[in-house]
Amino acid sequence: MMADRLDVVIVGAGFSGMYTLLKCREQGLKVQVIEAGSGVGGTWYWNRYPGARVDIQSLEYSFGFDEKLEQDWRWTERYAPQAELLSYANHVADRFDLKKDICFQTKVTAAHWDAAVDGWNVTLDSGAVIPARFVVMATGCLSVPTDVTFPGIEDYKGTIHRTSRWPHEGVDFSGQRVGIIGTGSSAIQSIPIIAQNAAHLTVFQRTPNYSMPAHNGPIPDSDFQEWLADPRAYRARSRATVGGFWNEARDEAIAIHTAPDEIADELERRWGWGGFRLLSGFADQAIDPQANKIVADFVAAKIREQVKDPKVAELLTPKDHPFGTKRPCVDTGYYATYNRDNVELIDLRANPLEAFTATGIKTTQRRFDFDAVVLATGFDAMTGAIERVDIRGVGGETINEHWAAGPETYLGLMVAGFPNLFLITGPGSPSVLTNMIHSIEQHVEYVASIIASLNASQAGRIEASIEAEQAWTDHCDQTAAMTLLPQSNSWYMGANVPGKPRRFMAYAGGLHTYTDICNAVRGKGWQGFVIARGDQVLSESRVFDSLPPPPENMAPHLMEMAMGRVMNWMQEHGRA
Ligand code: FAD
Ligand code: N01
Repeated sequence: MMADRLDVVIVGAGFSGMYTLLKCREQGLKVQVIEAGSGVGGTWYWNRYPGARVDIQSLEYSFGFDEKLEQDWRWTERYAPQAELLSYANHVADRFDLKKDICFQTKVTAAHWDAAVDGWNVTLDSGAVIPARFVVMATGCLSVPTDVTFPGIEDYKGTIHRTSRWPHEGVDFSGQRVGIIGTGSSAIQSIPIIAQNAAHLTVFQRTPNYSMPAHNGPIPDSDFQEWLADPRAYRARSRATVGGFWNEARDEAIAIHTAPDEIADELERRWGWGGFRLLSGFADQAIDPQANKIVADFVAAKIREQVKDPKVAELLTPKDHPFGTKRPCVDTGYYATYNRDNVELIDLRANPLEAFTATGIKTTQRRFDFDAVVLATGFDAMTGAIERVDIRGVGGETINEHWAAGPETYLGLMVAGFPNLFLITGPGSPSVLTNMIHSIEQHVEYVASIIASLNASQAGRIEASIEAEQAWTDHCDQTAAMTLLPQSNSWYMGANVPGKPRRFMAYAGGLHTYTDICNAVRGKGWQGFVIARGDQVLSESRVFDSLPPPPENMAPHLMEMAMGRVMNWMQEHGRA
């Protein structure tokens, strides 16, 4: 069944999809959103596990595009809980009357390029096909759980819950023996709450993570007053940072040149403030392993302070990756939870999980009986939701074929050979290294400006050139190589999905730099893009050279270290 032709099909009704819908409507475009869930909110619709909340302060993790919206909404806590975030998503949808253009409980299964009409045929799981000029994949970076499974899991008679697919009615664990697999952010947020609810909780840990306290509570008065005085300036300050949130980065402070008591004071101050401020105390901690170890040792000492049993503290201390190279967690009472009598930590490295049984889990050394097991085992990040749609571009090439060696994009927004297909926070975008709302706003506004510009010139399509895609992908790889980021087996690297190619998938140059690059690309008449209508090429600028200038303030020894790594990368990849 073929529907009427639309201007835009948007896949996903999280914050990305909702804002894209609004921006498309502003241009009078015929647009439809397709959403697998039965409501808006994306991440905050699906992840309803106990303790789920943001790790970026809500004053910053919220839309800034509409001052009235901003003024009318009041967050109750520094780090809003999932239910409040979902209410916020619904508030935005209702305020702008978005739901009437969203088709819920429907999946996009395929999108095939039709060169004859410069457009896409989008197939839904109902079998319907929607022709549309543009497709926007607002499908989320962390929306598809990994396919992880365990031998014998089908024989288990208890209940199994995934944190990312939590029942809407909630789960009452009272009186139950519960096991949880995983110690990433989802587990670290839910473990303290499940431990309070369940009779007994067993945590199966394969790799310990660094976690910092949220110190959640009312929004600090100083922040709130600053926000009230000038919300625009408050936002602008966040957007002009690497991460899209204010974290007091000290770009010139060098840990290895700082006296130990000064380092301790600075880290203590940041730990006391809570959240991600520990990531930016010193300019060298993300580049120099020696500096990184200083911060890692500080966190290790904090773990020992909080966990009474030294053996458990030791097990909870990360040893296999530099601090900050996996997304650190932000918790409320995580480490102290291990002081409870009803909580046990099992080290899966020493005691590997063999199988599920009818009554629980069997490791190489023990059998455990559980009424319920929680899988907090993570996501097929960045590419998972895109690759699960059968996307075929020019000549029938699939996106999975195009990304066989790892995802390659131009600016994280478009893929060569896939005209008029936009990714929001796709691989190659700063996305998951930032306050996602600010990345989303930047991407959506940029994509809207591309569409407006095409329409103004009556162009039929825009496509990233293969040269620009290669140059951007190299720039992303090299930017990551300057840092310690590629040195861990993180989901940023695709390392959590067996067989997934290893590539650092986000742009590590910072949201501020990325925004400048995008603006330069537009200023040069859409550099790196080919714009056409039918057989006629209207403008063609295949080369991308809007690279950022070298960092101005970087200490010489750090620059040398970073450039040495880039040279190694270039040699390994035949770019020298
Ligand atoms: P999503 O919210 O993931 O929405 C994508 C939507 O697309 C989903 O609703 C999904 O159902 C739909 N979809 C996907 N594929 C299809 C398909 N084929 N057909 C139809 N529909 C489809 N970021 C931060 O910056 N700060 C935080 O504190 C933070 N906390 C997080 C906590 C959790 C538990 C998780 C999982 C992520 C968190 N993130 C955080 C990242 C978060 O994903 C983003 O902040 C943001 O919500 C992403 O919005 P989105 O609209 O791009 O994607
Ligand atoms: O997933 P994860 P997540 N056997 O991949 C373990 C965002 N987020 O859902 O490290 C045993 O981090 C795995 O072990 P290992 C945030 O960006 C934010 O927790 O692979 N264990 C790991 O411990 C975050 O980074 C918040 O050895 C297995 C865990 O499962 C991202 O989402 C809250 C296993 C998965 O951790 C993902 O977080 C939640 C196996 N077979 C999420 N397979 C905030 O705080 C996997 N594991 C805002």
